[in-house]
Amino acid sequence: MADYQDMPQEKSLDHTIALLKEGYEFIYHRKDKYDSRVFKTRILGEVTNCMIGKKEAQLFYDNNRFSRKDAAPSRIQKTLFGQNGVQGLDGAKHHHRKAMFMSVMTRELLDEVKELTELEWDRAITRHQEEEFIVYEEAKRVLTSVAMRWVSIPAQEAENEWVNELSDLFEDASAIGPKHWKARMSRSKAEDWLEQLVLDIRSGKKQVDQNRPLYQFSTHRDLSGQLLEPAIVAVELLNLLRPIVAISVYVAFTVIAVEQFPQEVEHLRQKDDKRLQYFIQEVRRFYPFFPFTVARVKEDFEWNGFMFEKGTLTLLDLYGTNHDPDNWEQPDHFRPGRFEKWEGSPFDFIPQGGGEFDIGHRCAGEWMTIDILKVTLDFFVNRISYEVPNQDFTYSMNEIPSLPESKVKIKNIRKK
Ligand code: HEM
Ligand code: MYR
Repeated sequence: MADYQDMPQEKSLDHTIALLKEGYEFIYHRKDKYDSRVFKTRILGEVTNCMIGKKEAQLFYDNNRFSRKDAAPSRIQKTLFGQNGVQGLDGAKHHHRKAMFMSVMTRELLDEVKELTELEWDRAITRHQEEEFIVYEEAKRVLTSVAMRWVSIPAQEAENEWVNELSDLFEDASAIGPKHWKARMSRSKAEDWLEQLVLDIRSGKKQVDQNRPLYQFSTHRDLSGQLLEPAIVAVELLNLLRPIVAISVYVAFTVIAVEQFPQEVEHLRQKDDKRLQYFIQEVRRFYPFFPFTVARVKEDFEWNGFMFEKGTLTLLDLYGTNHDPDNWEQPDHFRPGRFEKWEGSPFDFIPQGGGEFDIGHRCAGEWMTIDILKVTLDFFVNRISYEVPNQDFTYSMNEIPSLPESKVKIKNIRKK
């Protein structure tokens, strides 16, 4: 007789409403309620395992135990991720596709993204000298320009429209009703646009920098030596463009942190890269953004006395793991200095997923996110001055993604 126990299981039929109500804290709350880091619930009518914590993250990223095929809900694929992209691949196909992403994350190309970020913020401030703007909205414009130029989308393509379309994909990712449909329409439009560009590049009608992602992805060959379908290239290009714009959410939280934790900002004035890094790491740990990620159990297995059944949808709590008191002292305090001692485990600090980049599903753009945010933080602290009018900085714990209510207004902006 197998020596295992049943996972704690939520009573009642379905917990989708509770998930929507409790948002980022849904799994965290139940870890305490059941005194267990693994439990079963039922989401959208489907039995779902939930996990939170460092050891649990290590298990979740074991490729022999979990698979990504058909894991993300189809409504999220139709908005946020796109269909047939890297997020849903397993094994050799995943490694090969992921290598395409990681091949554009070289130090040289990341340095270019940093230069572009600085240049675009400088242009934005020149446009708004002594005026005011909403940081979140301006960041979306800045980062759309950065993304388009870095990926090498030809300049004449209408950039203003791209800001809105790319934003719809993540702002309305988990929405229902009209916003969901708007996000789907924006995805179709953006994919059509990109597919045409891929065809033009392949036929030689358009020429772009061969080192940049647009060319690299358009000419990438799969494991059988075939070019990818243009529709898939479009999905993967959107897997670069969309999240670069989504960094605006972290930009808004970074500027709030600068305002709310002035004692921490003093350390940033010496242009010490490490201090900028600690501050940005703490922003990514502290504020809510990507709530959890999903996979399915590959084959039946037993772990710590619990049975995991083949095919079961499984959520790993990213936000909760970053706030786990077993790993983070006073997790609800904003303390960048904690990263001085952090040992760099791939499983306890997972705002953009955990595990490995190349053979796991950890976010391909994590280094880029940190680089863009460091440049932006330095810019706001050391390169410009501004005033912060009274406003509502609160943010919801159940709107996904969460954003500060005011989206962060600043005024009287000047270059120093
Ligand atoms: C995957 C978060 C920025 C490209 C992921 C995952 C998360 C995440 C949680 C899934 C991890 C998993 O399922 O195990 C974020 C957040 C970002 C961000 C919060 C901040 C805006 C970026 C950027 C890029 C990017 C800037 C590229 C330029 C990707 C790709 C994947 C991914 C391609 C799929 C990786 C795979 O399936 O192997 N991201 N990301 N992300 N991210 Fe990001
Ligand atoms: C990106 O665009 O990839 C980066 C950040 C987007 C955050 C959007 C949050 C919505 C997540 C919904 C739940 C996903 C479950 C797989």
